[in-house]
Amino acid sequence: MLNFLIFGPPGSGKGTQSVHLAEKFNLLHLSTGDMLRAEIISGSELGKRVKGLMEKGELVPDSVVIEMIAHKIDSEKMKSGFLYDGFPRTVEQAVALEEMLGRRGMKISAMLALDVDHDELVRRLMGRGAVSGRPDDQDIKVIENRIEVYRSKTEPLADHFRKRGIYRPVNGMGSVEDIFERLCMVVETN
Ligand code: B4P
Repeated sequence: MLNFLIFGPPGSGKGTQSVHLAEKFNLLHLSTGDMLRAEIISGSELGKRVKGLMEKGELVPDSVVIEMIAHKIDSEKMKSGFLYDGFPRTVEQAVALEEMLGRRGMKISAMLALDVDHDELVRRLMGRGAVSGRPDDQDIKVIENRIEVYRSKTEPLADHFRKRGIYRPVNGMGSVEDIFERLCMVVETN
């Protein structure tokens, strides 16, 4: 089973590229952001607990996302593997994922890390906010907070996976098609 992580700051194109990569390589796309937004829309207890945090651009507790991912890994048998989008986002989540996979005889294949300029991130997120209605994409202060949370809590993961020898940086600037081609080259040569 393949286990690819797609990594990068908010607005770097993780969600956008994941859809195409999952289709091309027959992977199950697991987006913790999408799963959490679905909980909010459904009005579940979990959704009520995480709504305020997400609207402020803060991370939800590690235990919540770790449990969501564990359920998904065990429910899927038909695909060639998994594409984790927006997970892990902290060192604790990364260690939990490695342990979860280890117990099932699997390991992380590679971390595909999208590199995008700060101003381009803000431009993309504000652009999506104007059409999607996502509250965390509509306020510049929330967007800047998400980028700051990423720099302090998530970016250190790059070093964690660099030490494992599976960190693969990819230029995330340019058209969706060009970036997709770069990602495919990395997946195919992995
Ligand atoms: P996510 O849903 O993961 O969203 P994101 O990081 O903000 O955006 P993403 O990276 O997927 O968007 P994309 O660039 O594709 O997280 C939302 C929130 O959920 C977090 O803030 C947190 O509160 C919570 N959460 C999620 N996972 C968690 C975890 N593991 N632990 C704790 N909390 C967690 O797209 C952005 C825009 O750019 C789109 O409009 C797109 O069309 C556009 N775009 C993409 N590529 C482009 C390109 N090449 N050129 C121009 N525009 C492009």
